[in-house]
This record gives sequence, structure tokens and C-alpha cells, in this order.
Amino acid sequence: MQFYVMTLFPEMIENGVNNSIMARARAAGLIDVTAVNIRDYTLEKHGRVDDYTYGGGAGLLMAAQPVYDCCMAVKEKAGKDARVIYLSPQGRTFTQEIAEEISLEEDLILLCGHYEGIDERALEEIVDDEISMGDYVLTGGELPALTLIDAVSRLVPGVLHNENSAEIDSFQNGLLEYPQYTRPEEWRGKKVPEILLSGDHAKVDAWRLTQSIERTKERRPDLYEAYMSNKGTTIPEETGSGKRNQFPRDSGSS
Ligand code: 4GN
Repeated sequence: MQFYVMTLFPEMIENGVNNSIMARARAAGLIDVTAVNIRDYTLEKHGRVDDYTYGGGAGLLMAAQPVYDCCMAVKEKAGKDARVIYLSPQGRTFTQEIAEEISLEEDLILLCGHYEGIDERALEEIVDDEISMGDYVLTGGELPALTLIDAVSRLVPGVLHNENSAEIDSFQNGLLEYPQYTRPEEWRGKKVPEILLSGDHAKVDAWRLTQSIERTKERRPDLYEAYMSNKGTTIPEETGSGKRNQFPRDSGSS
């Protein structure tokens, strides 16, 4: 999967994907991330990309021209139909389900804004989808873009090494993760739950599911309600094509 990121701070993107699992996935050719500097496309003679807003008000806005021209140049490489996602507090809130849907794309273009935002006319021309990481405002869209790239990359087959990964399966059923332990068996007087040492996989699985359900009920009653009301519904099997790891609730529109 190929990500293109339109940004005024390409080094933020480079630094963000050059570590850990994303770096390994890039080296293996499973994903690639290309940061494109919007400033390289400005026609303004001093290299400016920002200007004052019509109607007044504080702060600067990114002008339409460099954003639009940058996007057209990226689409020459990514393909005319590549989906353009703008990261903004006004978008629909990102979820695991959206990550799964996006992971089916071959090429993706992410647009990062700065200052007070981007001229609405450029957004109207190029943006297919607007996504928010949550109800808070940041100085730029780069950290949300990196968050999206991370969440989507780990769903690309091969990136996590274990195709039917427990990590994938656990949030996939709409429940929070169960508690986990590694050596030593006892630490600061706290013992690892006995059942995890038993070697009885069926019992371990049952214990983990119970823990997940209790924890979800306690910490995320919204997820718990959704889980309980979907208990009788069928979770689609892996078909080898189409949607992977479908989130078993709320798969329609809202
Ligand atoms: C996205 C972008 C928060 C998010 C952002 C979010 C940059 N802040 N919640 N800041 O996903 C005005 C123009 C603010 C771009 C935007």
C-alpha cells in the first residue's frame, strides 16, 4: 500500500514512519510512505503558501493554488482515482472500522493542513473524505496522518507477521484487550493469574474473553452495549477477497 502525504513539514512524516514496525514494513516493500512538500508547488515569488483570510479574523490560511497543484502532481504518480483524505477536527471520527475500509485501498493521499486551515475552494476540488482523530485541535494534520498510517499499515497482510493476529482479533470483536503478563511469574508480590500457567488453551481463551467483557463493561459501556446487542449476529468469515477483519457492529451508515 502506497501513502502520499501532502504537508508543509515532510520531515515530521519521515521521522514518524522510520521506526519500529512501519520501518520494517517499508523495508519489506509492504507499504511505502512518500511525503510531498506543498511549498514546492507555490507560484508565489517568495515561496509563501499562506495568506490573510477574507472577512477578517485572526491568523493565516493556506492558499488554494499550492495545495491544488501539489495534489495534481501527486495524482500523476498515485493515479487519478486515488482517494484524498483531509485530516481535520471537522471530519468523521476515525475508528477501527474506517481503518479496515481504508486498508483495502492501493494508493492513498493524505492532506495535512496548518495555520487556520485551507481555502475552502481547494478542499471542494480535491478532498474525497475528511477524517478526525478526535475532538481536539492540533497545530497541524501531521500527527493525525501518522496515526492513520500506523492504524492502516498494521492491517496490511504481512506487516504484523501473524496473519490471524490476536491483536487484530481482539479489538475486532468490539471488546477491549484482556490483561496480559510475561515473566517473571511473581513480581513485587503480584502473581500471574494461575489459569495462564495451566496450559489449558480452552480455559485460557474462556478466561481472556471473560476479562475482555468485564473490562469493556467497566471502562467502555458504549462498546459493551454494542457488543451485547450484536452477540447473536454472524461475523463474516474470511473469504480471501473483499473486506478483511470486519468490525462486527455498525457496518452501515449512521
Ligand atoms: C486534525 C488536524 C486536529 C485534527 C488538526 C484531528 C490542523 N487538529 N482532531 N489541526 O484529527 C486547522 C487546519 C486545523 C488544519 C487543522
